[in-house]
Amino acid sequence: MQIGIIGFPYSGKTTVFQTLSQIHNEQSSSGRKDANQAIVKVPDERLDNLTDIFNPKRKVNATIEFVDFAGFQNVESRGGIFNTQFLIKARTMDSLVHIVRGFDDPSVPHVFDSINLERDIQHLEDEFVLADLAFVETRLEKLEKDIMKQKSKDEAERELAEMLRWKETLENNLPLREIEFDENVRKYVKNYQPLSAKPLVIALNLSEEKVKESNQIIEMLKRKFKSEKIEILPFFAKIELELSQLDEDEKQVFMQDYGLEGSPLNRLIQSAYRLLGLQSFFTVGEDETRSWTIRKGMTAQESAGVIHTDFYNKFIRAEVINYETFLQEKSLTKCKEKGLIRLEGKEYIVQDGDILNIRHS
Ligand SMILES: Nc1nc2c(ncn2[C@@H]2O[C@H](COP(=O)(O)OP(=O)(O)O)[C@@H](O)[C@H]2O)c(=O)[nH]1
Ligand SMILES: [Mg+2]
Repeated sequence: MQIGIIGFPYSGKTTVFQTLSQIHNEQSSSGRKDANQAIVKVPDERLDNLTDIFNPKRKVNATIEFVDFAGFQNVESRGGIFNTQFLIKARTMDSLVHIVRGFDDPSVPHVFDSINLERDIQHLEDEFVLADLAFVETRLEKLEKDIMKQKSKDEAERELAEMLRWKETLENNLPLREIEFDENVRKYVKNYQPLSAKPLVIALNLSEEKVKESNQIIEMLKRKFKSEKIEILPFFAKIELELSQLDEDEKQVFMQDYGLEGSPLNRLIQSAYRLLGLQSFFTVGEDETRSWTIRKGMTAQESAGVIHTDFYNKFIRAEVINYETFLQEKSLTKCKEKGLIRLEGKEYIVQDGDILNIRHS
């Protein structure tokens, strides 16, 4: 699961990225893949509670990978902010986080010489729409040629119909994430990865003085960029970086001083997670408590396969209890006595927060 951190130069991408890699990898040297990639733990209070209850040797959080898009400023004469390599690389990401410059600081240059959140968000949307439109037009030319030459004509005609639908959407300045894709056409999204179809987290990198106003700012922008596949969050890169260098107690005091509730950084990770249609299940025991990432709708057998391919191949049944139900007793033995643990077959659709024990041959 890869999430790209994108945005204009000097918006705070690297600051956000550094914070992400720092606080989540302090104990693991392998967390950092290279300068631009960081494996980040998905925070989950439920896993923390399970760990307190089971007191295992280790706790292992599910992870996602963040990629800092550095050095993609456009030096071509194409007019956009982002160059072709940027667009190609962004296409390979599962989701994108757009860091928007919302802090005033005369010592930090700005591409537009002023702070304007709405303009910057719209600018990126427009570039994505234009890039997708350019792609669709090239594709349409190719398909029309194929149809003329009677080359795999039926499939070419089916795709042509879909590309024309994309074109119309994009020409109306709508990102592709706003249209529905049924089963027959989902493969085109999967193969071509249009940028404007990707779920987007918009993180407003605000100055620390804006903490109190941030809700109001967000509401205004949410009305303007209304979408099921966009989440808009406040973010305070500079505060976050400072926070990441403090211990837990100091952190609480510091956050209170700023009027921050919960960590914006954790919210950013959780939003990205949610937008991607991801959820967690848990495995528990004396050795470790662990959260695992799956897509919504995955079966018990598929989920077992996330743990180990052997568990997939040799799957017999899963013992299942949801976290919320488990909390009634806080002990697997007691849950078992009360008949709260179910036996499910391979077709069972795993729910967010399920605790699974896979029985395999
Ligand atoms: N005042 C202030 N400066 C910031 C903030 N976030 C980042 N910066 C500074 O802005 C500059 C550009 O940030 P950077 O993360 O390198 O931006 P990038 O080009 O998007 O990677 C750096 O000097 C940062 O220290 C912020 O919230 N407030
Ligand atoms: Mg940078």
